Amino acid sequence: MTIPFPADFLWGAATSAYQIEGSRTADHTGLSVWDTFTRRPGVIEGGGDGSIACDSYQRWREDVSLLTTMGLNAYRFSTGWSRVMPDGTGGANPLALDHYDRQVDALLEAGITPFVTLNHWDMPQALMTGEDDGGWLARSTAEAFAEYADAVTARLGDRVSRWITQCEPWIVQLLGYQLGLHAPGIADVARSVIAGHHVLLGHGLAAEVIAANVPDPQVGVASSLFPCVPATDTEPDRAAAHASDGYVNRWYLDPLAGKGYPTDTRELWEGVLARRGAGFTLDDVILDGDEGIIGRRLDFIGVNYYTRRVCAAASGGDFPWKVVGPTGDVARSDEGWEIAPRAFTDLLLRLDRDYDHRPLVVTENGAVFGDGPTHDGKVHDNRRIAFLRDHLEALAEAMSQGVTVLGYLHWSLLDNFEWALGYRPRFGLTYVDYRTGERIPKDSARYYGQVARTGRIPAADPAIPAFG
Ligand code: IFM
Repeated sequence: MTIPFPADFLWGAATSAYQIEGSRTADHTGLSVWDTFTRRPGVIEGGGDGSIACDSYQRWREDVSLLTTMGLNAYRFSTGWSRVMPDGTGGANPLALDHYDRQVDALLEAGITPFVTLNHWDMPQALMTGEDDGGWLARSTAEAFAEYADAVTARLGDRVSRWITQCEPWIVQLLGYQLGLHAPGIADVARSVIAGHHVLLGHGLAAEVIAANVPDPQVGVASSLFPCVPATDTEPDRAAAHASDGYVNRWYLDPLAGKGYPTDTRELWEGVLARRGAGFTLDDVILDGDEGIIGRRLDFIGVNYYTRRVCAAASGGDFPWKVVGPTGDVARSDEGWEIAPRAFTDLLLRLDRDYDHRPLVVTENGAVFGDGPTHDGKVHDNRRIAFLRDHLEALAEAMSQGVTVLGYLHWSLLDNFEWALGYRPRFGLTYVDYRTGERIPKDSARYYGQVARTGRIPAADPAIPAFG
């Protein structure tokens, strides 16, 4: 295949503050909802938390070296929200800003373009009201988020032009407020829709202050996007997949792209609220003018792609679908997620078509493969190499069909704290020995570095089978 990666293509890797930094109390860092949530018994597999993680708050220079050794020219990291705003509102913490200031300078000096994420889930605990209120359920949190965005971009905006306001609004709503599996641990399907709306509103308000602080800003949201495909080619399953697509993808993308909330999913949510006797409707939550604020600015669509959802019609629950598959002998990561690179091409083509050819940035793509060091001290993670090759070819295919993609940021630079799943799943290009903090670049890091340096995907190695 002819590889169309342009010379200025951004080849990078991504991380987030709570997942790698540790040092949770250094430099007057405030308590975050994840510091609190991880103390609840049984919520984290293996019982871990982010108190040490990869120790990157101390060892961040080593992380920059990993990027330069690979030859990457982009890095997505997040500023710790509760570090910068320990009390939620009312004044930023200069020591935390100094820290990120140094990091940005070092990246720029190394020729690495920073993508800074503002909310990668470590909200200040001070924005919660008790255990199960406040946070994104409170409209005022969208304003507090804009205040934080103002502090960070006023400090770094002279050198950083690419900003990601929110990471995965759907996942925040789903895991944080609907199922209670992530901080702040609220399980309330009706009120979760309020949280999701405020996350989007926070994007809109933050985008406005970013534009005021940053010359030539590029603002996006890193959206978790799951292509929803019907289990069978029947009308009920096709309708189920379309409804699920509304719930997962369009409910967030449409308003961010200035199209307002999609009518079918709005009706779906109104039905949920009525059945649950929520005592409020969406008109009480989505106020006049909100959709205008949310849709005001989206310079690129951030695509977090991991897998697809195979959906079949269902009845009797809140939502008219169930995720059924895929079934059978498909390639899967060590987390059991289907490896589906062709669905990645389809997703990119569809985003280009449905959202006015807006530029895309792959803000996350990766998989769990549990390989560790072998007798030679190296990590021979051939399956990650195959995963990378197949997804980069899928990306190249979409680009060769005319889709504008500005960059690819692999999740993740390092093995790290995978939220409720603790430290078991390893997503990194770099192996981390959590006892010592030692970093060991995996074979996939060398492979990816070769792609980044040459702009070419090496020919398939017959020893590494394709995922399809
Ligand atoms: O680790 C997470 C990340 O924080 C957000 N996107 C998905 C990744 C893998 O689950």
